[in-house]
Amino acid sequence: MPTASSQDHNRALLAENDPEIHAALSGEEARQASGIELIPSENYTYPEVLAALGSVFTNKYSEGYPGRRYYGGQEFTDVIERVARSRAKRIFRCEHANVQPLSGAPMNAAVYLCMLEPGDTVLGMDLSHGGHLTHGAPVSHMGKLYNWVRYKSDPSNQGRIDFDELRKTAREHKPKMIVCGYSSYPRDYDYNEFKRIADEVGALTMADVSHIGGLIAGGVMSNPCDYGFDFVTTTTHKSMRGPRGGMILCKKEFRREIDKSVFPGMQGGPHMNAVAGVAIALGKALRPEFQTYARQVLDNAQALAKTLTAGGAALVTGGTENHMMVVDCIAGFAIDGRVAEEALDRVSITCNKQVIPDDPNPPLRPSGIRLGTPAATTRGMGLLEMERLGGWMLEALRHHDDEAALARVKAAVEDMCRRFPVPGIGAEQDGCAGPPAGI
Ligand code: DSN
Repeated sequence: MPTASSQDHNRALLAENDPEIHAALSGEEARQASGIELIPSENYTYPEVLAALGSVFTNKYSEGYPGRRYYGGQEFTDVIERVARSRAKRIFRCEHANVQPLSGAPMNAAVYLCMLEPGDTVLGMDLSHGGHLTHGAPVSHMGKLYNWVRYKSDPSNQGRIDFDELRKTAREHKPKMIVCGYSSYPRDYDYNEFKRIADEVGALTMADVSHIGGLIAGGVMSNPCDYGFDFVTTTTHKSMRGPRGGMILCKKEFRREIDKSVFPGMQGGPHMNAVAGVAIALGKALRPEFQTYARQVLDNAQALAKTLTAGGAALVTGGTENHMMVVDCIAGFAIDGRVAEEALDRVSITCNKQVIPDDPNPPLRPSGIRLGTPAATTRGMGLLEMERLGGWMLEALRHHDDEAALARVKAAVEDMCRRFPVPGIGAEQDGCAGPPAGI
């Protein structure tokens, strides 16, 4: 039987038997603890999820679904998968949940591959306007397999979707599916309007809410399942705080096709250690503390956006309605996104360079950076810390080639970070207990 100290023991074994990998792991822990993570798709998962990920569930093959597996020894894997599915259905108010996708790209591909024929037309959001690679970017396999047409955000209306244009495009191209969802779009979506347009042209609807799955679960952003979307996909490791993984939520009429598309269509054995972690994270998302967390993520984003804007930063949509913002660094600081990302890295603030709508610059040297607040909020940072972080970011971006200024900012950032330990590395607890009784 594993003992209370088995994780320490495992770690000691790693240090002894593979010091190179152990040193890299220790280095990553130190990096995460000493600086702050502002990449909007990242988070610090729960210690309980780390325990599940490093558990003996990783040893098990479980092709199939609970009660219908192709290998023996499934009495405990069936428990965790059933629990994960039932918690997902309860949280998102959907009829069916598949919790096996290994991550976001195979999750979305599993929907497309069972619902579309090669060459079918799909309407998705333009990548530079905030859509994701898996929403038809030409460099992706899915981008080549289907005929993608695109909609964009409207810069003259603070980046909101131009639904008149979208309707026109939908009527002209008659897509078989309309995909909404984003990875760098700082606004909420009008799911009602998407659904109305899809119904008008007879298209299926899919919302990829990977970035905001946790914010929907926490009740602070709208839920496309409530608007009759056919498919809702979400990764589990972003605002949800779970392990890396994905979920497909759908109407029951699509249940068999989706399950068959994930396995055996797309994947072999699910990663049951990750499925256990998904169940744990969903259990926590059912608690009232998670709603408080989700609210704070949004409030922190508002505070950070306000501080940056007041200091002269140009936010591409002029503000944010979710957890993230995109800063046009050329407009505000006369530097490109790569220089900005590097300057912030040097003060222990991690963000990512980001294309802005119709960016004239290439993706490895784009015009902007993307910032988000889920991870900082997980560490317990609030409005005051967002204002301080915003101030330090402005200083680092303005003085990106001044070593002394960067050293001063780095010391201040790291000093603040020491007071907000990372769950699983230094925090005793992180304010979120297990699922409510009876769940
Ligand atoms: N890489 C993720 C993001 O940063 O949005 C999505 O795949």
